[in-house]
Amino acid sequence: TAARPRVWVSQPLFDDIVARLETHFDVDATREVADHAPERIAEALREADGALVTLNDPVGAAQVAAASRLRAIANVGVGYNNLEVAALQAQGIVVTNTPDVLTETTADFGFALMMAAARRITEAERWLRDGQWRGWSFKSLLGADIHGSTLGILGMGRIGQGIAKRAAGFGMRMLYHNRHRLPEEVERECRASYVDYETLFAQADHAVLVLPYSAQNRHLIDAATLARMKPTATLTNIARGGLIDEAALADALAAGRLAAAGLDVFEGEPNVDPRLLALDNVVLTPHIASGSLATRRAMVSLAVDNLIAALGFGPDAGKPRNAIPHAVLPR
Ligand code: 8YV
Repeated sequence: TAARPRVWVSQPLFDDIVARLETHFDVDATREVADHAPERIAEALREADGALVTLNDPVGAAQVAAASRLRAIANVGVGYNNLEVAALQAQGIVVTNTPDVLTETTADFGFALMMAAARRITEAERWLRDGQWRGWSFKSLLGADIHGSTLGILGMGRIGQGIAKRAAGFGMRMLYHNRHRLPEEVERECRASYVDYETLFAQADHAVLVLPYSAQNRHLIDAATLARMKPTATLTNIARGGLIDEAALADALAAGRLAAAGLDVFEGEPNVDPRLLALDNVVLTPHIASGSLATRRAMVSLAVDNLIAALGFGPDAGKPRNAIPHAVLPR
């Protein structure tokens, strides 16, 4: 009998869901959370037909050079800047991601992070736990309002639209900027108006980043962008840390040129710039925006379905639901 295809699972995920791979494949599942070295990834992929990977796992030309059997890489996550998609596709490897299933959970978290930054929730809790609440003061820990304020959404894809829908319920005015202007009916549904990049940052009371990351938009949010923002404004990032020049952000926050920031992602994560760690007016979370139990399970389940289909098995054999279109440049 022919050997069964082999798949590598790069991180501990949910065993009961990953077990579905065993119907079709021999599974090499990683048991401990790991930041795999690039050479370790290459080694794991060398004998594999497919792989399930996460944002921790960079896979590019160097990792697949010796992987002659590799036909599919299923990324557990909607963002796939950890993958050199064009290089993988050039080698005939199908690449998939997990959109849709995390949209609402991630939009919930973006909203929560923005509100936490605006209303200084974590700062206030630290202050209370520190024993600094010795008497009530009318003027301590005053924040910025959400209701009635202007929200600026950079990146108006599924998650950005989810945030806009939530913002409508809070009585915000919604502005967005995106590579492409959305069809009018979508703009109407989200009650969001298209503006250019400069206007977005100049007018937003609260700016939220929800756009895909690539080398082209590294440090897009630089000192010049931050200088355009109102000193009373907040900036929230649930996309990728590399979008922001963190040194410039720390400068702006420290100097009071920006009121607060909410950051779920960092350029060097899991390492966070010590200057950000030292500031009180920034809410820091460890890349958990998609992290409800139900959604993380749904992401793994979808990635497993994609991998099974991409390797030619199951009901969608040969037609994985979330194949990344061929030869699109990294976005
Ligand atoms: C994931 C994310 O936790 O989907 C994304 O782009 O950043 C997160 O939802 C991460 O990608 C897991 O690999």
